[in-house]
Amino acid sequence: MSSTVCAVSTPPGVGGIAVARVSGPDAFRIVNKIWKGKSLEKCDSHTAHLGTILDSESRPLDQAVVTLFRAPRSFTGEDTVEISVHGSTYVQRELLNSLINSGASLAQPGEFTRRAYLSGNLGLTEAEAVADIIASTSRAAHSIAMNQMRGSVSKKLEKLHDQLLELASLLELELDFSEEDVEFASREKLMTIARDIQFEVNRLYRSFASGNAIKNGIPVALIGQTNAGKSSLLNTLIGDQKAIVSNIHGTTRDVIEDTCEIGDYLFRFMDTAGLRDTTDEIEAIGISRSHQAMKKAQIVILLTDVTSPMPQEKVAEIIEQISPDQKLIAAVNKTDLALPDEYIAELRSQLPADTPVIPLSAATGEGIDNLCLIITTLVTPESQQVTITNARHAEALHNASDSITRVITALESNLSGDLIALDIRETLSHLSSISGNITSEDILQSIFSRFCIGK
Ligand SMILES: Nc1nc2c(ncn2[C@@H]2O[C@H](COP(=O)(O)OP(=O)(O)OP(=O)(O)O)[C@@H](O)[C@H]2O)c(=O)[nH]1
Ligand SMILES: [Mg+2]
Repeated sequence: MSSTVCAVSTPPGVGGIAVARVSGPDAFRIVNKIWKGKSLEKCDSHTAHLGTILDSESRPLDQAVVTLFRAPRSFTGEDTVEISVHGSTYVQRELLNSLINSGASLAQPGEFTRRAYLSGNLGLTEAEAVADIIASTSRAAHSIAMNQMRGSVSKKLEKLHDQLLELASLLELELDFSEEDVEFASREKLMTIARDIQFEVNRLYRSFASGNAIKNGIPVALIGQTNAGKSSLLNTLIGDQKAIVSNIHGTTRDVIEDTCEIGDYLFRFMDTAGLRDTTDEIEAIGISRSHQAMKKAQIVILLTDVTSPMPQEKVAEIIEQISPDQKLIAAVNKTDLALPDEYIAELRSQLPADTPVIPLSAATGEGIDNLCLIITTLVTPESQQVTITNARHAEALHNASDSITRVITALESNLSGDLIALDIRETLSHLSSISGNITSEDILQSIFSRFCIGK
């Protein structure tokens, strides 16, 4: 039988109210021991009660409200009591002491969600989405996590799972009748199903790159020559003086990162060392880091200075390094010092045709709203597709993609069903590891038992 655990669920520190959760078979009895008020053990589920919480020496600690949830109608599926006290750090600490003294143990990190998963109240991907919701810092990250908590990933996996079982059953039929010259399911049909599965598995796997970026901040690199105003732009965007700004060329050496929310998204801006030829060893290391940052970025902002235009060959060098899945924005800085129109026209002729060119001044803030608008329009995700944000899921999908590709190769080479079945089974097991719903051994057994080599 599982133990009864307790923890403060609100953030550490002082707050108006702090909430502690107690979950497990003895939750009601334990809280009742430190409770002065109506006997909680007789109260109905989903009711709230006002009373006094006692400390470990049975002295009144605080006036509190307890909310009761009886198993299985609670998040964890167990008897659960939520205790709302005043948010003093002393009260919180003493409340936990008192609960532990009465028989509860301290919950491990994530233990309430783990119990919800073990009780069957939440699937594994939904449980993981709870952590993502708690960690979400932008509307886009929150919306992906909410969809996952509501089962979007599980539903996709269930569909893939059913298709794989169908594939296995068709192969099984093929084996059964192989000696009777009856064509049950043509290999083309098997191939179509396998290709559908492969397409969806690969799409889900690819969604990880953008999903992960949305969750942790979409990487944007600020690239340009020394003194173009990259550090000034970073500071203006994040509203803080994080990077050192000076009129000395080569001020920034390391990549300086910070995040800021624009529209629905969280962006991770990377200020980089200005690009120039240098004999300074440290500066050269900094410049090679600028190139690395540019590689990591989903969006590259090429920042130029209207008062000191970038030589054409330098612009060309940067464009050459932009990969097809990266987005390029050109920004012309210091428009408070000179009119940019002439330079913009010249720069446009050096850039790929659809590159946005934005005049701005990092010093006065002019043009920054426009830059933000363009940045957000560049990241609007693929339409309502299910997105993966979890590295564990991505790895399993990668493995599943390998095994389903082997299934297709085997079908193409007209290999025997026995061999193909092994890879189908492996694909199933990789996908099941994501949802945690390992397919019942019985079902697998009944489907695959006939595939034993040598039949
Ligand atoms: N007038 C004006 N000056 C600016 C503007 N943006 C930056 N500066 C000035 O330009 C100089 C260089 O700015 P930084 O932001 O340090 O330039 P950087 O691109 O980070 O330079 P490195 O770190 O050397 O690569 C500083 O003196 C800034 O105050 C602007 O929009 N207008
Ligand atoms: Mg700088």
